[in-house]
Amino acid sequence: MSPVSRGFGARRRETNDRLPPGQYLTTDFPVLSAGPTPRIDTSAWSFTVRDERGGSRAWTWDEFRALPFEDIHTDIHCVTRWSKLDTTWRGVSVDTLLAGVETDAEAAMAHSFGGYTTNVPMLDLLGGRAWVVTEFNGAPIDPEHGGPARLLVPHLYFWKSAKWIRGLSLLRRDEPGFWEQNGYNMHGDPWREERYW
Ligand SMILES: Nc1nc2c(c(=O)[nH]1)N[C@H]1C(S)=C(S)[C@@H](COP(=O)(O)O)O[C@H]1N2
Ligand SMILES: [Mo]
Repeated sequence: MSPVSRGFGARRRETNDRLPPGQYLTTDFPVLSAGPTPRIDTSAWSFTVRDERGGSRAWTWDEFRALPFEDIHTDIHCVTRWSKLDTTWRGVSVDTLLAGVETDAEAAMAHSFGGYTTNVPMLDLLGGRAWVVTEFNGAPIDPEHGGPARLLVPHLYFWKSAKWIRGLSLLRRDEPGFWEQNGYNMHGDPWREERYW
């Protein structure tokens, strides 16, 4: 076998290894929204973390922009079976947003402008696995894709990545969000096909 075809085979295998069961690859970026796209001016934007005892902290857009930003290069997987490889984002880790918050929470509810909610276990939000992102592929995130800011939890199905996020509420006990009340899984790991209840 020539080095060229060996290289091609290696790339193919690598791509297949990155595709969770039951998913297909797409190169475009589908828009999936349960309602109309809210238009949020950054002057009216704020982000609030509420702990399970009712304490809270909030950032304006300018305060948020001053937090440490990270570049994220990752694959994303939608429960409707499309996966998109090698997306790049820029945002603030949830670890940074929760630094110094004393909590025994089991999960958090992400709240969006427009009313969408989704619950994510704390273990999936911390440890460098979740971000509040404001840029996609080097530009501000389009409103259709959740701009000015969305949650990004790329190791879970993409419905957990709440668009137009406005805050996280820490929950002593996990509770279902919008899609979870409608039959979607409380966790949503694509590698275990945790699609529905
Ligand atoms: N606020 C909000 N966030 C949301 C949704 C939504 O309807 N509203 N849909 C979810 C679903 S089901 C998916 S697959 C992704 C789609 O993100 P995209 O439109 O950027 O592809 O957003 C998730 N976040
Ligand atoms: Mo989805």
